[in-house]
Amino acid sequence: MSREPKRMVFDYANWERLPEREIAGFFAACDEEMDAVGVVVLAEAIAHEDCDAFVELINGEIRRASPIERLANERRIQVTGPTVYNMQARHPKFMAHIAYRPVIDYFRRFLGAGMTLYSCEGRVTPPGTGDGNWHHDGHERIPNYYMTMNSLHYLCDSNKENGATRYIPGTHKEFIPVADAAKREAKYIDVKKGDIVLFNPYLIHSGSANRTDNDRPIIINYYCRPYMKTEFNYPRMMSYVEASKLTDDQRRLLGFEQMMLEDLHELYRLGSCRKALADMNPYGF
Ligand SMILES: O=C(O)CCC(=O)C(=O)O
Repeated sequence: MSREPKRMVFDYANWERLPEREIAGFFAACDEEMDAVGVVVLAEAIAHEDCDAFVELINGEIRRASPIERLANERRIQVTGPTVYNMQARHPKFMAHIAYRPVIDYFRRFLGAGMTLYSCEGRVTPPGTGDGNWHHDGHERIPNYYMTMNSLHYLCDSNKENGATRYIPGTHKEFIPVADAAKREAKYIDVKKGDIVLFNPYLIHSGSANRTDNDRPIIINYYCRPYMKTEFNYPRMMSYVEASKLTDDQRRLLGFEQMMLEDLHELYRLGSCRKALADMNPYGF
């Protein structure tokens, strides 16, 4: 019988100052969770004031949605709620958050140092939204090999009443068809505002119905191996000036080091984003 996930309490705020062995010990405990349960719950890893600021930004984007986004969100409302793509391109706060160290340091252990961001989405599940569709993340299920890893960032308490993420225990190891898993009993992940849940990509899961009168907002930061196609072509969406402000981690996560160049000209024009060609940067960044 699968046990409940533990809430992993840690000094997330001081991550970059902690000794390596402390982080290694923490990761070993996370690995046990990932193996036994299929999820790792990072307890209150995001400060409450940051959660509130993220909610404000997501709601602002939903209010200002273009007609096509609005239409997509109306169709989506029964199963997920309005979703805003590319949050990292819309606000610096999200751009900083895609490189949140406790998450990327953990995921890089599975997906490699060149891991890239597949997508960064903001989502609000409003009152009345029904259960989500059962699925596992990633592409093929390959034993002992992950191609993608997902992290859900809860911006309010989330439980069975207001749309908790639910999952079918054991499916991260059994690899059964999704339709068969859906006939089994689900568990609901009870999380607090500021928790981040890291997923074994093969665990069959979904969102669930929001039966309360309040929205349930989350961020979904999804990462993949460096050789995979990402949801958007991030380097091409950015100007030189924007790109010049990225940290090394952000640049790598956005795929600057593995982007497919259009032609030889681009090797010199954009190649300057790669460390090996940095001295060819005509703009002097
Ligand atoms: O809204 C949720 O809790 C689930 C989201 C989800 O299933 C996903 O992003 O893969």
